[in-house]
Amino acid sequence: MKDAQPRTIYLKDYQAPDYLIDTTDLTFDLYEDHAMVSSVLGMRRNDDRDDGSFPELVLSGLDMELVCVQIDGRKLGPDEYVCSPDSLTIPVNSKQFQLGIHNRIRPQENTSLEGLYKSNGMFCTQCEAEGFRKITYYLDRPDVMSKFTTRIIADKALYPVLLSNGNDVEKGEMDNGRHWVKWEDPFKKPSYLFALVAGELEHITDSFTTMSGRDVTLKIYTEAHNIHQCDHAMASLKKAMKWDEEVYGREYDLDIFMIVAVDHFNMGAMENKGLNIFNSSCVLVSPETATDARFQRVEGVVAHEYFHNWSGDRVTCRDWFQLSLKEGFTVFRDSEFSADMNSRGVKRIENAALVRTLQFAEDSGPMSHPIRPESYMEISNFYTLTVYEKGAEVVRMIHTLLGSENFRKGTDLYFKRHDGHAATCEDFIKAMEDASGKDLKQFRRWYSQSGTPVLHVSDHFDAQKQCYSLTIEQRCPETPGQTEKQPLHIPVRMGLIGSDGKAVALDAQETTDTVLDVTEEKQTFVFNSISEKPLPSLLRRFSAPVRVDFAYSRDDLIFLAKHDADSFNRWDACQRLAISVINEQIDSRKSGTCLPLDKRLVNVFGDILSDDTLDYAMKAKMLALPSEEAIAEQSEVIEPQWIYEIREALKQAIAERHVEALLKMWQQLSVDKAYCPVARDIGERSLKNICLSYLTMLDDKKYSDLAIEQYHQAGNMTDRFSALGSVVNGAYQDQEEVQALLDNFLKRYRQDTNVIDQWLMVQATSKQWGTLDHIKALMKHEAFDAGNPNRLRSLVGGFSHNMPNFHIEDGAGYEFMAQFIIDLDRKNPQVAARILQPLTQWKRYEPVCRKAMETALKTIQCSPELSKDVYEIVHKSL
Ligand code: B3K
Ligand code: ZN
Repeated sequence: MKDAQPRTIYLKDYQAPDYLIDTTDLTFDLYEDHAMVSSVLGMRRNDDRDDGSFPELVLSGLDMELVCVQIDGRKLGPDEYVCSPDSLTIPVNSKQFQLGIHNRIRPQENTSLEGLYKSNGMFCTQCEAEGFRKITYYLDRPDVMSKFTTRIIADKALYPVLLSNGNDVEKGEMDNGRHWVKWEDPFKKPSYLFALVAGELEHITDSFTTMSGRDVTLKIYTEAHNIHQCDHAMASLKKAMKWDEEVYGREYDLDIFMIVAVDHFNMGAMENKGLNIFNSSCVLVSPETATDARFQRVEGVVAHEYFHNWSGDRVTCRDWFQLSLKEGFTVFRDSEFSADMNSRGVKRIENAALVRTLQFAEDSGPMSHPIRPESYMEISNFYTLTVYEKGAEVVRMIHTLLGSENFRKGTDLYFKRHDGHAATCEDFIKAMEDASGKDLKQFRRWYSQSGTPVLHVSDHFDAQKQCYSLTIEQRCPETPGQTEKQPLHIPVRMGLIGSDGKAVALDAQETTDTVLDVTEEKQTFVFNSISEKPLPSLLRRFSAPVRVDFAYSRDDLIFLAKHDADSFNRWDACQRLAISVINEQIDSRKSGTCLPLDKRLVNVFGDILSDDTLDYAMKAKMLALPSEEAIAEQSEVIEPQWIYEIREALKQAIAERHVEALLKMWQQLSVDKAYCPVARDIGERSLKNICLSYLTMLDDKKYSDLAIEQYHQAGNMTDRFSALGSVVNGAYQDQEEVQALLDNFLKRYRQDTNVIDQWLMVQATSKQWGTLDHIKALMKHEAFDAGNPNRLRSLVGGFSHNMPNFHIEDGAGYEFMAQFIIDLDRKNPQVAARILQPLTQWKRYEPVCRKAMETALKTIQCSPELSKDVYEIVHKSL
């Protein structure tokens, strides 16, 4: 272990800080092989903790060299403080004092991409959650908020642009070719929101007039060769600023807002006050180089980080256990924004699919935790789907229970009460309760209880009394550390459908869609004046992050897929139907009987193709079979090879049965038109391309040629990349031809690393091309860069989702992964801990995989010098 025995930190041990830092004045002197950091901190004893004593001041600091410490201008001798590998302890004897620290760091050698580091020759920072302690000694915790000024000094030719938070207030030149800029941030902030950038950057600029009439300058910075790819991010930013004013009444507060795109970044982006730093993959797009999915991701991430200015920066978190306070809320805000900008129904399906596959898997695995965790070893491991996505679903449920008007009153009150402070999840719920008058006492359990509740629903119809009832029983499986579960408050949106396909009135007011307040372990809801037995449509719009178990027959599901007024449930009915047929096929093939494929499922796809009530995007969604991961998530025991084979066979059967309709649809939609990333066109392209992907499931050169033709003719990346995927994954394989196409793609886009990621990904996830040997060869390719997390995520992360190849029976995929993680952990623990995740699900797999996955985890566990990040995950998994 690198960090001797990682300590577990508990929420129950939280204590307010003994000291506060009113002002933080930083000076950075940047050189080619090191950087000098000086800080002058205006320190004060925290009144709330003051018992007349002066506890020692303990500052956090990692991987740095202390040069000197001063108190009120006096330099301390080496026996007047204690410096350890992760802290600096100083005795204190006054209520208020000025602390000076001078230290040296080596950003050039920082491969963890946390703290201050270099990416393609530019200096940049990433401080959340605990990266600031790699820059200088500090009270690196979110409840210490300070006013920052930052002076950056660097070589003018190499680093003409010097940026930090707030406004630039002064600048100057020195006679040795160096220059400096001083930045001042008028808003108090915790250290995790600090940012610095120095480099040779170009920018585009625009402006936004806020609702109170203030002009804000907007700038997006990138390396010169990417400057033409920033316009969509800028347009997205302006939309987000307007939306936040209209929907939440939130106005931007500084005179300038900056985004910088960097290539080496551990995640998507970071909401540093006034200076957001982004992974270049979440900023740079153009029709020629980015798919629709990337255009939408840029819009979503730009909005997410911008929204943090209020939900995160102005009101921040008291401690890291409260992470979902800012992340769950902000994900809810960005999803609603995306729903307003694009297709609401489709966005809801995408959110729900993510929660139901990956978050549900996380919540039933060894890392299961409540959205407000109770303990952690390494906080970076808790930037999870649970904290983000389930956290957002919890906020959405509050929205559903309160209604949008009361919800808005609640957010207004929350922002007003806690502006400029570090708050807790409890503060958020309390504001919601106080503003709406609604009791959320039981609802609070969503914050402390982990695991995915299951709703077992049964119905009863009394023809004589014309009475229909639904009985709902909620059960939550045990999760690590939580054996006792209490009933949750679950909003279940529902409706009833008559045999004519029309909505049935639920009450005298003719309501056809309502929200049931499920609060007890077992509860019955009664509907009167119902003349015939209806079919229930449950959990409409995925109104809660739960599983629903109702004994729908396949005919019921086909009926719902056709008639449900709720588009989410129409889609869900198709998914359930497909999963039920796939599971039946797996069982029958395993037992040696060869049950014929249920034709009803294959026919449904024909109905969807010809259904004129569906728009393009919905049609494309409904035509897509459940992903292998979605099928796995629903399996008691995961059988990777069977899941893959049966799913492919089903896709092929659908293609064979509907080849003419698919071809006709593809032809109809293959029209030349200028690229525009708007909902209707995106839907049109996704429908066209899903038709193509079905057609290429047929082992016939004709369809492969169609895809190759689309590849060459395409006027945008969405069509070109989809065509490439269809050829690479198609049933008809001419190896030379496929290789030629992959080479063509590489040659065209060699200069654009974000496209290279697509090239790596399409191979890593392909059943034919993503074999272990091929992955290993790609790792030696000159286009691959092992120091860049995006390349690693595309190739190795992509491979770990390649069901038949990663889970190959001899365990070679897992062995490779174990060695890869051990090597990467020495350089970048955060990314290593991320890529390791699929192995943590080992207990759910069939015996052969299970054993080999366990062995791989044990290999990692036995490696000396593991980081806290990887140690925690491996330790909890085994
Ligand atoms: N707040 C950052 C995430 C930081 C992750 C640190 N390991 C991005 C976001 O959620 O907006
Ligand atoms: Zn966030």
